[in-house]
Amino acid sequence: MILITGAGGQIGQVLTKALQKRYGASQVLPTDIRAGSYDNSLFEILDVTDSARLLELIERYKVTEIYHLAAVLSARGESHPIPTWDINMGGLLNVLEAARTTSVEKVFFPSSIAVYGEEVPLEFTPQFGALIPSTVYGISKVAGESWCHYYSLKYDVDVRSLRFPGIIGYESLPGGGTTDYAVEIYHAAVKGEVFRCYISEDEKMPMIYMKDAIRAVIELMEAQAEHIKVRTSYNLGAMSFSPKEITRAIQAVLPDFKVRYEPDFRDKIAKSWPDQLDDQRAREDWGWRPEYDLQSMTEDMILHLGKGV
Ligand code: AKB
Repeated sequence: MILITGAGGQIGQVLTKALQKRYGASQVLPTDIRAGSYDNSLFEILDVTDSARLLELIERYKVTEIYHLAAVLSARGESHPIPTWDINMGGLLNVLEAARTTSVEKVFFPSSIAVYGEEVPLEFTPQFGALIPSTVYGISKVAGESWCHYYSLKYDVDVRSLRFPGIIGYESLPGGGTTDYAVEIYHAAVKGEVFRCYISEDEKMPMIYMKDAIRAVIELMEAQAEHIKVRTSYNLGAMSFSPKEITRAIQAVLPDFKVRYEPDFRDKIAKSWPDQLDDQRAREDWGWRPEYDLQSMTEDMILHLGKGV
């Protein structure tokens, strides 16, 4: 049985469906701190900081894999630094301890481009560079990666991780992140609204289409263990663009679309993050290849959000 934490979140909603389709709905247990709509599927409430409840679910459902997605993201985390640390770190340590002591054989941990900051090139950020993050979320991901590495080294826990760029998809909405604008902009465009963009027009960030992101998780988790040579977290690359460039891509389909720039504190976070990632190690070790670029993603997003291309 696969247990997913944070199944109601942006990645969780889509990954839950993908795993149900691949392994069967009876083999996937979505959990979240709040009830959502999980039509005809199993579901349990789980606060990831409650280790007793996590252990109870692992035992009751004979869980063998955990996809630990629950976390507070970069922008929201800045208003609640200590609770963000407690949730992000406490949740991961409960999952890793469970993997050390129970039937759980494999763990997925999403890390992020937020691990990077000062003292690293931001143009084509290397896999192994300085990790000096500018947010509490980033600090929790750096520490989380180190804990994953430690549990793998010391206790042989099979934990695998990806450093996600911003993720863009039509099935779910993000919440509390710095890269959220790149999803919200499509929703505004198809509704015919002017988009107020909180990131400055030339600020590039690495991004990935949800379909590629979900495929990356599944390919990483299904790869032979001996191919997973990075046990902190793999840089995952796909595309890189600024608000001006995504606006142009949308205008190629919806020419009347307009954006107003109103940068706020999230622009500063974005400026501390890479523009693009060097993901050579993921390509070499387990064969990572992205399929979508800005244009193909834009056409697919607009098609699915209801305007047609
Ligand atoms: C965020 O913006 O906080 C996340 C991330 C890049 O990890 N989407």
